[in-house]
Amino acid sequence: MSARQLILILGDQLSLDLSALTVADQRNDRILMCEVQEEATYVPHHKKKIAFVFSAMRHFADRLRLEGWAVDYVPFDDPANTGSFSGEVNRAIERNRPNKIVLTEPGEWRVLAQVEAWQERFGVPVDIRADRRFLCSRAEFAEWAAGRKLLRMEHFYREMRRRTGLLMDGGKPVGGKWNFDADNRKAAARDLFMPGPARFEPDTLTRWVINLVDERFSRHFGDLEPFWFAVTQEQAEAALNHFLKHTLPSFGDYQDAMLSGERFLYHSVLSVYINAGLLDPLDICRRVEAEYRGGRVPINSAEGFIRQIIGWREYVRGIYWLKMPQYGESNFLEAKRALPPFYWTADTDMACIREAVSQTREEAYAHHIQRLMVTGNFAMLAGIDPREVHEWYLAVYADAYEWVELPNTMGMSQFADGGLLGSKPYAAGGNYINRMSDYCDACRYNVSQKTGKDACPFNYLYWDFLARNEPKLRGNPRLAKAYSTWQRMSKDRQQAYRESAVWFLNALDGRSPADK
Ligand code: FAD
Ligand code: DLZ
Ligand code: SF4
Repeated sequence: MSARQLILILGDQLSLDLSALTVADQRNDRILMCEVQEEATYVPHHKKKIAFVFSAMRHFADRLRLEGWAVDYVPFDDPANTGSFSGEVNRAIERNRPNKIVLTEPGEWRVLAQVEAWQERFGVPVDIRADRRFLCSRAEFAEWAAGRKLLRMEHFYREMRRRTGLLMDGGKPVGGKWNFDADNRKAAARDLFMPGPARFEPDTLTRWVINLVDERFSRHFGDLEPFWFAVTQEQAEAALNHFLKHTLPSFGDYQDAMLSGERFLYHSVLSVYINAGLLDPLDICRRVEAEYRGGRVPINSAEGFIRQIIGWREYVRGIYWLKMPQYGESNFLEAKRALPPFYWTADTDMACIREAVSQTREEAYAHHIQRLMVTGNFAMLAGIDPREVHEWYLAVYADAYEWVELPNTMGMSQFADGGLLGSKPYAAGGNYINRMSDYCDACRYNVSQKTGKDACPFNYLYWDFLARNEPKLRGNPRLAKAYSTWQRMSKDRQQAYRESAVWFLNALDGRSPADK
């Protein structure tokens, strides 16, 4: 049979209403999906992430077949698999002789660059369609950004609220305020009941994929078991319902909290499904709003959650496409240190990092404050090369695709873009971590000690970071208070901070025995 159009669906495009599918014809066209080495290894993805993507892709292919589509599925272990999108599209062209290749725009600049070369390379027209699963198109974001001096998320978010009508009463925000973040800073306590995310037993197909990943990616970071992610739309829907009913009411209050042993607190753990296409972001927001309107969840939870999706999620994607490819090379603070081995091994005396990395190894998940204020904060204070930090985040989290991970890492977390995305670096000493968590109770370092070998490294690294980067950061009005405290300190005190930092960072570089 000669297919007319070849519809390529990528591993994070598992949505039945994908724009590439809406122009396809079941009678003639053929869908191509392929598991390729290049995508699984361009950074060493967590084993659980690869298993999730492959299993969700295979389940989606089955669903498409059930809906009547002809699907050409290339499994990872097909002996003829060339290992790249370009190689597989080339082979599929030979098999199917299409008159056109259609796909929804890829989420990563790297992949788009490949796709844009196909028309000339293969002599077949390539139709790249906008990804309508996002609420703000790339062109709309560029229009919003044009002529603005500051691209602040909060301004973008208000525009998105007006545009979607979410949590609006007429032209006004419900509850009289756009943002209820001030109510979202409670520290969690052990006696709270935290329901955790919905868990799903792997079926035969998922088990098969787990074995494949175990065999072929044995050297990659991360545990495969326990594997409990949803891998179909129906399961992701069940995970969403579980969140709406059990977790959303307290989402707001404890959004910034951390607690040892509690990996999920009141977070939704839905990003992995939203980013792969198993859940629709606007639909989720409407249902969250309905929970609020129905009196079942407070405004700070509903608004906080909706802001993350129509605000942050859309905003970082807009920034990514506006600023790539240069954005990926950002290094405003000229940080050059290599990523310490404990980001892979969790072998460190810093209890907060040990906890974040070991749960990342097991779950391919850490919540926002762990990513931002523990591993991210440490990397920035220690002057780790942002490119290495970026590759680590992209590899270790099941929800990580470059369009969302890169701006969060380079921009929000490492300040590598010099303040395009955030108005100041998210730098904090041990006090912040101690206030928002119980990690310090089990730490060999002393959070109240400021300098010396037993002091919490975040304490002296914080001051050393400010001192080191003074020429670049001093003019930032949001750091004025911190710099004025630094200036008022005695020279001896300043020197003590800097000496502790030098001692610690030398050890980190393997130049003296201290931390691993
Ligand atoms: P919840 O806390 O339940 O939040 C609800 C939803 O809001 C999330 O599912 C997500 O879709 C969205 N969201 C929340 N914050 C953000 C944000 N800052 N940017 C975009 N969407 C957001 N998120 C990813 O989806 N993929 C990544 O690769 C990723 N990398 C990150 C790297 C760093 C250094 C930092 C600081 C943040 C990163 N984030 C990333 C954002 C955020 O940490 C995750 O979206 C969140 O932890 C996912 O868990 P959750 O679903 O339980 O989120
Ligand atoms: C993340 C990922 C992995 C691990 N493997 C595949 C794959 O084998 N085939 C595929 O189509 N997609 C995969 N993905 C998701 C892609 O990396 C993602 O679609 C691109 O990076 C664009 O966002
Ligand atoms: Fe982390 Fe410092 Fe607390 Fe230890 S004392 S857990 S290093 S913040």
